[in-house]
This record gives sequence, C-alpha cells and structure tokens, in this order.
Amino acid sequence: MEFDSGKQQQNYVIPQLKLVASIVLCFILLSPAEAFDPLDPTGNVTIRWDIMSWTADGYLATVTIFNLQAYRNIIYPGWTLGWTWAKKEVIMTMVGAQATEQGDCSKFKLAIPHSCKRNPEVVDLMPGAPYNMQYTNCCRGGVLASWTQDPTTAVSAFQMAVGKSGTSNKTVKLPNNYKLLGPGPGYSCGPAKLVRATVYPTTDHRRKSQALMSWNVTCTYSQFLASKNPSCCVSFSSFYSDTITGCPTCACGCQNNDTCVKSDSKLLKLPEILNNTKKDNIPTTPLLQCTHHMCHVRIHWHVKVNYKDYWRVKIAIINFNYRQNYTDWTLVVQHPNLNNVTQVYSFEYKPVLPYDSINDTAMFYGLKYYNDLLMQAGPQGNVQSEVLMKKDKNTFTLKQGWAFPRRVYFNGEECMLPPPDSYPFLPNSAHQLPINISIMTACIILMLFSIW
Ligand SMILES: *[C@@H]1O[C@H](CO)[C@@H](O)[C@H](O)[C@H]1NC(C)=O
Ligand SMILES: *[C@@H]1O[C@H](CO)[C@@H](O)[C@H](O)[C@H]1NC(C)=O
Ligand SMILES: *[C@@H]1O[C@H](CO)[C@@H](O)[C@H](O)[C@H]1NC(C)=O
Ligand SMILES: *[C@@H]1O[C@H](CO)[C@@H](O)[C@H](O)[C@H]1NC(C)=O
Ligand SMILES: *[C@@H]1O[C@H](CO)[C@@H](O)[C@H](O)[C@H]1NC(C)=O
Ligand SMILES: *[C@@H]1O[C@H](CO)[C@@H](O)[C@H](O)[C@H]1NC(C)=O
Ligand SMILES: *[C@@H]1O[C@H](CO)[C@@H](O)[C@H](O)[C@H]1NC(C)=O
Ligand SMILES: *[C@@H]1O[C@H](CO)[C@@H](O)[C@H](O)[C@H]1NC(C)=O
Ligand SMILES: CC(=O)N[C@H]1CO[C@H](CO)[C@@H](O)[C@@H]1O
Repeated sequence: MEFDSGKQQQNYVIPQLKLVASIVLCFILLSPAEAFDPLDPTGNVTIRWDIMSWTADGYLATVTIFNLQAYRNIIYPGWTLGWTWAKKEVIMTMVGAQATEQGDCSKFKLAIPHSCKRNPEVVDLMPGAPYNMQYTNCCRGGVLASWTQDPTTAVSAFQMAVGKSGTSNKTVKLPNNYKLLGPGPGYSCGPAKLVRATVYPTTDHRRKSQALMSWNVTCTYSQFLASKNPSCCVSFSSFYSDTITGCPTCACGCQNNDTCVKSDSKLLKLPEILNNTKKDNIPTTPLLQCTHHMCHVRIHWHVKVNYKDYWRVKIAIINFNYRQNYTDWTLVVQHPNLNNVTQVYSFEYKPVLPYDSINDTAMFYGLKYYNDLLMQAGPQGNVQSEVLMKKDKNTFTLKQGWAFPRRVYFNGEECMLPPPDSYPFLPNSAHQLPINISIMTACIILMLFSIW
C-alpha cells in the first residue's frame, strides 16, 4: 500500500470513526445490562380499563393490571399506578385500591370525591382491608407474582367511579401519561389504545356481559432505567477446588456502605429499626447488612458432585436486606446444561424458552407455603436447593469455568457475576475467559474490516 501524504489525513478519519463505532457496538453486545430482555422479549405489564356502566356525569370503570412478565415480579411495597386526566375528571369513589392524595376538592359541596388530582396515583390496599373496600384480585399490598409462577396472583384490579368525564364513548377522552412504579422506577408505559370491548363471563358462567368501552396500556421494564447498580451478585465454589469465588467488591455499589449494619449489631434488636411499614407511600429504604459487595441478595452456585452420567449443583439464595421479605421470589439461570435438568429438589422449576429453540435457561421459584418466602436478612434469610443435570458427553467439562452459569437473574434483575479470571479452576488446567466466542470473533472481524 502506498501513502499519499496529502490525502492521508482525510482518508484516515472515517476508518477511525468506524473502529470506534464497532468497539462501542461490541461493548454493548458483550455488556451484561441491556434495555431489552433477551430472555423475555415480549414481557410487559398490561393495564386494561373497562367502562362497565355510565353514571349521571361519568362512568364506572374496572382497572386490571396484568403482570405478563415471565419471571419479573413486583415486590413489596408494590405497584403505584399514575396517569394524567385528559379533561377535568375526578375520582368519585374507589374500591380495591386508593389514590395516595385527595388533592383540592374545595369546589365540591355535596358528594366529596375520593381524589381531585389531575394526575392521581393509585396504590393497592393491604391484606385485611375492610370488606366493603375490597374488590376481586385486590388487597395484596400491590405485590404481583410473575405470569409463569401463578397467573392468579399476577393480576391486580380495582374499580372506580369517575365524574366529569363525559357519559358516552364519544365524549370520554382516554387519560394520558401513564406511569407505573413496581415498586421502584424502571417501567415506561406507552399511550392508551382503544381495544375491542372486553367480554366478561358473569358470575354464574351462563351468560356473558361486555364492557362498554375498553383501552389497554402496555408498560415495559428496563434495568437501565431502574438503577445504575445491580441489586444482586453471584458467588461460586466447587468440590474440585478450595477457591471460593466471592461476589466482586462493591458489585452493587458502595455508596450506602456507611448506613449498613453489622450482622451482630445490637440495633437489630430494636423493632423500629426493622419496621418496613411504608410512610406516606414512600418505599422504605433498604437496611443492608455490611458486606464487601453491598448487594441486597447473593446467589451461590456450588458444583457439588460429578457422577458418571450426571452432575449436581447446590444453589443458595441469601438475603442481606433486613427490611425486605421476598414473597414469590424467582431465580433465572442460563447454563448450557440446563436443557437436561433431571431433578430439582425443593424448588419449583420451569424451562424458559424465549425463542422456542434455545433451551438453556431455567426458572426456579419457591414451593408454596414451604420456601416461596425468602425471609429478611438474618439466620432465616436464605433458601436453597439442589439440581441434578444429565451430562451431555460432548460438552460437559469442569475446565475453564464451564460448570458455572452464564447469566443469573433474581426477581428479574440481572445479577453481577464474578470476573471470569477468578473462577474456581481445576488444579492443572489453564483457565480461560468464558466469553462468547461467536460475538468475540464477530467483533474482531468487524474491527479488522473497519481498519481496512
Ligand atoms: C405483553 O406480553 C404478553 C406475554 O408475553 C404478549 O403476549 C403480548 O404480546 C405483550 N404485549 C405487547 C403489547 O407487547
Ligand atoms: C360507541 O357505542 C356505540 C353504541 O353503543 C357503538 O355502536 C359504537 O361502535 C361505539 N364506538 C366506539 C368507538 O366504541
Ligand atoms: C389488552 O390487554 C389484555 C390483557 O393483557 C389482552 O388480553 C388483550 O389482548 C389486549 N388487547 C389488545 C388489543 O392488545
Ligand atoms: C465504602 O465505599 C467507598 C467507596 O464508595 C470505599 O472506598 C470504602 O472502602 C468502602 N468501605 C467499606 C467498609 O467497604
Ligand atoms: C412502623 O412505622 C409505621 C409508620 O411510620 C408506624 O405506624 C408503626 O407504628 C411502626 N411500627 C413499629 C413496630 O415501630
Ligand atoms: C417477614 O415475614 C415474617 C413472617 O411473615 C414477619 O414476621 C416479618 O416481620 C417480616 N419482615 C419484614 C421485614 O417484612
Ligand atoms: C427443555 O428442557 C426441559 C428440561 O430438560 C425439557 O423438559 C423440555 O422438554 C425441553 N424443551 C424443549 C423445547 O426442548
Ligand atoms: C453467543 O451469542 C450468540 C448470539 O447472541 C448466541 O447465538 C450463542 O449461543 C452465544 N454462544 C455462547 C457460547 O454463549
Ligand atoms: C444426554 C442428553 O440427554 N442430552 C440431551 C439434552 O437435551 C437436548 C435438548 O433438549 C437433547 O437433544 C440431548 O439429547
């Protein structure tokens, strides 16, 4: 190749830009956090409004929240749903939930509305709400299981009477700007879309009734929006090595490490320290046990036994938050051998099949009334299980960290894995980075091309 010093300057800018662009692209492909969840590509929370009847100056609506995510649940203190009215609507009454603020209702003299806010926020009632305040699928403190676990507890609903809204499908305007917290940030909602009126079976199932007007809102989750740090991390050990690979230091950020408490602290004996009742609907701040990783939850994966045709892994989930019980927790693990799960002890198990072909991901969750509740940090703050997998003789190996998971999610949040060079390794094997070879190759080819 010959260089013409006059053109050289200009000719080299574009390849350099291409190189930078491809490096950035490779970082995005190889980075663990992504806005789109490849294991649950269509996962969403759908909110459906059904107008059931017209009233003198408005309507009676049933609002239903469906958690259609495969394995992401909504934990205590639960969901908050907000929107902005299109006109001057007010909420006259509500059952099964409540608006967090009444707002300025001074214009009303006779029937005082439940809420006059232009942008109301609604929360579920707590279990044990008075009978006349209840509604079907209400009153679980806003906690929703994931759809895979239990479709009956993945749904929440409330009913409200809306005033000053118009009283026909021509005069009602759809609310805007829907917002969902579940319980923290992370969800973004699309606009309300008119859909075919929902058909309801009546209570005796002998007749069907139909809503007068229905609309849907779809909200999707992004871990990027939720928080800049992960909330969980993963540690490893194995029968073939004394190395215990702990979670990376500050895996979940160390910014709160001056507010954490030691596990033997006398403070933990004070009931008000552990009080997680929400005040004015502000989610309680976590109270973490001091650890080097500062995560809320740690997942431990121990390669326990290597049989002739099978191998066995022990999985433990440890809670480090003194103010959080995880009801209906979920654990999702990606590992090439999870397509041959033979037996799972004391956890429920379901394969996760995002594209119907790759069958290397498993979802685990607790057995009802046995270990579906991961207790707050402390002696009881852990659950564990063992998984037996049938070896595929062509791929199974204890070398190069193969026996450890590729991705781990707790409650739908991706957990930080230890750096690959710290994995427990066989005494006489060179250990290598278990990085996705195909993406690496593609990146190298891409870089070569852009240098060209
Ligand atoms: C919401 O999720 C369900 C279940 O994954 C899916 O069938 C549906 O198409 C999704 N809706 C949207 C609008 O993405
Ligand atoms: C409005 O209601 C009328 C009568 O119930 C119905 O014929 C019409 O299709 C409805 N329009 C919409 C947009 O739902
Ligand atoms: C609206 O949401 C409900 C609940 O997820 C779903 O059954 C229905 O198919 C949705 N309708 C449309 C048109 O997306
Ligand atoms: C707390 O975090 C800071 C950085 O944010 C770090 O320098 C310090 O070592 C941490 N302290 C402990 C006890 O982990
Ligand atoms: C917990 O906090 C709530 C709200 O601040 C309060 O009403 C309740 O009495 C507290 N309970 C205990 C045991 O301190
Ligand atoms: C967790 O659940 C147990 C049993 O239901 C209860 O005694 C405890 O107060 C709960 N702790 C928190 C932090 O919610
Ligand atoms: C995926 O693996 C599980 C567990 O071995 C098995 O039960 C299921 O049939 C597999 N599904 C497909 C589509 O291969
Ligand atoms: C590497 O990534 C590609 C594309 O995302 C995927 O199809 C392949 O299964 C991955 N390979 C490994 C070894 O994880
Ligand atoms: C050894 C063994 O049973 N391997 C099976 C693992 O699962 C894949 C796909 O589910 C089968 O094709 C293998 O035969």
